[in-house]
Amino acid sequence: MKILLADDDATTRKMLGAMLSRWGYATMTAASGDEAWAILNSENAPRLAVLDWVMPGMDGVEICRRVRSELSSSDRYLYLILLTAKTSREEIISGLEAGADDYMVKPFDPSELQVRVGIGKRIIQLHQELVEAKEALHFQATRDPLTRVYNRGATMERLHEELDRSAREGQSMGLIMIDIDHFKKINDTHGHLAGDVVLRRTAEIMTSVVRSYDVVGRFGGEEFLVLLPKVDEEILSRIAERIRAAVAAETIRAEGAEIHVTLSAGTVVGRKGLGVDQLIQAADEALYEAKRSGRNRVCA
Ligand code: GH3
Ligand code: MG
Ligand code: MG
Ligand code: MG
Repeated sequence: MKILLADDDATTRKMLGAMLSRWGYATMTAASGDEAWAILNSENAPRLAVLDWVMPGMDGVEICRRVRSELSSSDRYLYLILLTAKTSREEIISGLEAGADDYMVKPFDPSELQVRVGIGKRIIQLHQELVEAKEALHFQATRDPLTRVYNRGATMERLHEELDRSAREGQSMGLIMIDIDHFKKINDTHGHLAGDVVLRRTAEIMTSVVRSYDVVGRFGGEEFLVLLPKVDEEILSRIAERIRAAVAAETIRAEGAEIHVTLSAGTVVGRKGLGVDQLIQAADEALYEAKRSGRNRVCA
């Protein structure tokens, strides 16, 4: 773990730095408040800082205040320890009120600093675990467990968002509705487990063909939706065709069999005044047309 040491006194910086590295921490040092603030704002900034109060420019208490008001984000907690020669009751209270997690007075006892830094480390780790648990929960709530693409609820939510955004920004967005051809036959011939593998692999291929900010979602059984922000008719049909061709070209191995699948796709471009339901209906009609005219094709 990395610790920021901010103190305008070179001797203090040196002594503290030596101690912290002896205790197994990597350190970054700052000789002024402004320098410390710049470090805390940088990418991969330390999560724990030991701050002197009186420094030229921004002081340690001001850093605490600004960290809490400007740098607080729910996925990164900064643990701040004020280490200062100011020892009055009022000063301790105002330092902690400004946003410091802990307060130590100089001259300090090294063993006490060591345990207090350890407390900070523990709290940062607890926060990190919370962030990871929250991310995992969010992933579970928005993904389809079989294919790991977005589930229906999350896909519809994203569709609403993207449609709003495209209307607001005066840009077009594309929607592709995809249905695997004769999928029932794959289940009947090779079994349900093989069908699951086909679904997983098809979703994987779709995801690999589109851009990172496009959204692939499972709409139902063997039906998928792909949302593509900022595309027009021409690009949309080209991408849909690329998905179709990529899936058709693949040999999927499952349950000892080599399986070939094709898919049919319907495309529609979101236009001003078109709602989500109308967009889905239009894509569904285009998909139906693709099925009706022979499958393994894209219709607009
Ligand atoms: P079409 O070309 O007209 O789309 O024919 P199809 O056989 O693909 O269409 P149909 O809707 O008749 O069949 C879809 C099948 O998908 C039926 C259902 O059992 C199967 N299915 C739905 N969800 C899953 C799943 O999670 N796993 C597997 N293995 N099969 C599924
Ligand atoms: Mg000082
Ligand atoms: Mg279907
Ligand atoms: Mg089907």
